[in-house]
Amino acid sequence: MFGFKALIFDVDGTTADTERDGHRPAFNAAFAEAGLDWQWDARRYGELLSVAGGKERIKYFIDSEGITLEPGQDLDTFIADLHERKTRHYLSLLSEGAVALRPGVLRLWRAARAAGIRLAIATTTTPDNVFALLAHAGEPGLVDWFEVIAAGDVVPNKKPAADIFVLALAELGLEPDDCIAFEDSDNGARAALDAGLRSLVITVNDYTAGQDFGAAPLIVDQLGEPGAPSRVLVGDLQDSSCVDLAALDRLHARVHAHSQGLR
Ligand code: XBP
Ligand code: MG
Repeated sequence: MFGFKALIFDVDGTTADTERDGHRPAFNAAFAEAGLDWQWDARRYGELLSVAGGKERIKYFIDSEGITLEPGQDLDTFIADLHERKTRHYLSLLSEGAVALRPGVLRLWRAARAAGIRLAIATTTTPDNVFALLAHAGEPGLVDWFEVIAAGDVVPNKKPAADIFVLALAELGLEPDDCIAFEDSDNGARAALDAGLRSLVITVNDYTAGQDFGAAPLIVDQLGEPGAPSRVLVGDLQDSSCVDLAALDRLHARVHAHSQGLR
């Protein structure tokens, strides 16, 4: 029996390394299709990732570059059109298997499912992108493992606002201390922590290594697989070589004990 009832996963950067080789080429394909000479290279995209949300990222780029539209062109419509094009290209990349789940993600999901631990997603990307990523992960029916998929524009404020995690908790009917959250970025860590999710695991990636993850008690390079252990950057896994349910239970007990002032 574990001290927690659910695992809540971020998607981009946590569940899969989707940004550099997935979302970024999809944005560039959308720009080319729209006849724009915009091209986001890996470095520039890393800077733009400070803004969560594809539509919000395009708006930030337009503002930061001082780009002006054609007279009479409505900005929101222009951005929405670009984002629809981008999502179409991204879904096509996913269907070609361009993005795989990160190490240890499916292992942990299988273990949680076998132990009766509930699964949820809290992400800034669109629901369609989540469904497609899960549909092409090589595990039939994977999308049905998730009781809650809180994604994209269903909340008014995207990460680092806590909204999407608050929504996921409400739809689960659980308190933050009943859950463990998984994130990859500073924006995501802030969103989870502000939602009260003190049991927070960060799996860094090339874009987020070195960011400020606040009070996240466990930071690793990946969730790990037997034979491919996690490298621990903050916190410890004690006698687990990768992030498994036993390690998560110890983490949760430690965090929860502190919050109750117990030693
Ligand atoms: C990361 C994001 C998303 C993606 C792009 O989401 O900020 O906006 O970069 O996806 P997560 P969209 O919360 O899963 O890390 O273009 O669909 O927004
Ligand atoms: Mg993320």
